[in-house]
Amino acid sequence: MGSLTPSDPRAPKDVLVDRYREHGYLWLKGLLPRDDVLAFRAYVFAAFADTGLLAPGSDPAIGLAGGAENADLARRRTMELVRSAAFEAFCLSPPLWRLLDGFLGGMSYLHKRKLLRMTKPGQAFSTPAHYDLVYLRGGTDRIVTAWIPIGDTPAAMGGLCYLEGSHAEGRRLEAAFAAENAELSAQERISAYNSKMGEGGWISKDLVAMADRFDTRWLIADYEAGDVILHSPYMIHAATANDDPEGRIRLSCDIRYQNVRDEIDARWSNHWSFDDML
Ligand SMILES: O=C(O)CCC(=O)C(=O)O
Repeated sequence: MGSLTPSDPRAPKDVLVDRYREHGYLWLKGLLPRDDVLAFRAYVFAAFADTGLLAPGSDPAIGLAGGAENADLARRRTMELVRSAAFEAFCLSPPLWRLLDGFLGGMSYLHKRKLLRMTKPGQAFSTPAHYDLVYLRGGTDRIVTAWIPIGDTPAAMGGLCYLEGSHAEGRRLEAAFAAENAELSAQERISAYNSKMGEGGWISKDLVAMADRFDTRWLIADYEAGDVILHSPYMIHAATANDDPEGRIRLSCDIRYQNVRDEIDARWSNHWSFDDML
């Protein structure tokens, strides 16, 4: 394992673009106002007040996991939040869209399908290794994902980790899939769940074996509220388990931008639903 390299969001645009092209990611330290991010964390967890997600009587701003969650109600609250004006406004924070306008070389477009994720301490599932284009094959590959930790997220809380240098491997894998998928119908060809793909589009759940297979390392970081990571749609990444000794829930969102002039994957033009098969 190794550490991600941080970037200063105030660095000249060309420096940031070159670094993104070389490394497949940009860890932008403090791009968003820290207080806004912490206020949004409190807003999100306050919406779960009736679900048992949080420890009884605890401050929603902390996001302390409780033991008696009503999972159906919590899922409903998540679906409400991803449709809320507050989430939309958070994803359209001026420092973010301004940076992306420059970065994408024109007006940036935010895909409507925006994911808000929580990982509770001790939760068995964490996101397996994958690259994002598998889910976004119906448009341009000039997509940029922004992964935003909503609250301080030290590595022990299970933030995103990246397979070093893997955006080149992602391109090779995608070219191989394109060749294998060539005889499928247009609709099947772009699906992450077609007969030629691994389960759910994941590359692997065994992160150690992957680093060995590609002879590289996983890069991790202690993220802070205000940080934003941009990653290439070919960059292989995953999330680790949340082992926070303080019992806090990891909260983050992952959202996608592109230049509005590039082809848009129409399947992402609806709000996220748990069963949308994307
Ligand atoms: O936050 C996660 O667990 C996964 C996020 C992700 O896969 C992404 O940002 O593309």
